[in-house]
Amino acid sequence: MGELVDGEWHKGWYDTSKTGGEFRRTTTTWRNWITADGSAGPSGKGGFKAEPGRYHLYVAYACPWAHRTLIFRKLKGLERLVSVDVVHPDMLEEGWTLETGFAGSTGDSLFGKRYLREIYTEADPKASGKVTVPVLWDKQRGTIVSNESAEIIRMFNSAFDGLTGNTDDHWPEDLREAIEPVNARIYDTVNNGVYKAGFATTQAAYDAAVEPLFATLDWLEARLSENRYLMGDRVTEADWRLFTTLVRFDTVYHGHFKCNRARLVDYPNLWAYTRELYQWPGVASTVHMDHIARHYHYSHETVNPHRIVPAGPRLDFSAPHGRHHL
Ligand SMILES: N[C@@H](CCC(=O)N[C@@H](CS)C(=O)NCC(=O)O)C(=O)O
Repeated sequence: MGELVDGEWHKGWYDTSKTGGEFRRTTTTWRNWITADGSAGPSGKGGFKAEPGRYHLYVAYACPWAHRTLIFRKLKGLERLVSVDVVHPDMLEEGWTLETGFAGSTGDSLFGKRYLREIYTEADPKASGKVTVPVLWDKQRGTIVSNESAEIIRMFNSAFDGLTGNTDDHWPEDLREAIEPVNARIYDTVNNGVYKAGFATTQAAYDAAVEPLFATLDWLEARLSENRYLMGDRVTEADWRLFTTLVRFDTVYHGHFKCNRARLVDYPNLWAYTRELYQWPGVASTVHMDHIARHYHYSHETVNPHRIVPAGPRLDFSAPHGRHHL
């Protein structure tokens, strides 16, 4: 754990002393967009045209934000167009590493670097800020396109359609306005809510995260008792963004992050919905529970000082989901 300051690595855990024990997620800095014709996207600069073989993802299988991008790579048939490297699950004082030695960790196939931060300094020798996954890398220009998962999934949703012929749309025009507030609530109270609970260093900060987290899960349970997917009968990015937190919930957030008012499996609709999304063609292969369990329990020394990785729970994501009737 640490961050880059003018290209130099500074070690240190999150400082919650100035925020009353609250964990505040910093905003991301690389915000360009791949587009079909290379024109600029909603943020950043242009010049990142969708081309086969040009782009590369650095991901952690453990990370729910990186997981979104892997899911979209699958759903949109981008495996042959966008290559991937997977970091080691242990994120210690050097930050994410590209070391091998854990099944599934690939090393760095582009540069042979040892640390993910060297990918950031390869793009900008004076880079400052957190070194996070996912990173979308442009092999042609030798720079980072984006390290913002919410935007990477929108690029993947459409930028390569002309090359792949896959026009499945997870961010349909007619639902965009309705998706936004759903995403916002889920991001704040669930995706990031579990982190706010888990990294809180005061009771007040923990309470302030746990209450809205479970209020939102109750709201989602009711919504999913009447709708097959969050936005009705079509699966959208809102579902995939929620899925990556739900699939980790009982293994890491319930125990390690103390989000333990209830388990995912205690919510019949949310649990069946999670199983349906898990069973979606291609998706199960993006879920690596060994990386998930190892990363959280082993890396967060302040939360789990002895780094013991618990044995369970046993979860059967392949059990029939029975949601066809909705
Ligand atoms: N806004 C980013 C957040 C990504 C993020 O926070 N990733 C975590 C892993 S789950 C990370 O790399 N953390 C490293 C750090 O905070 O130093 C996104 O959604 O892409």
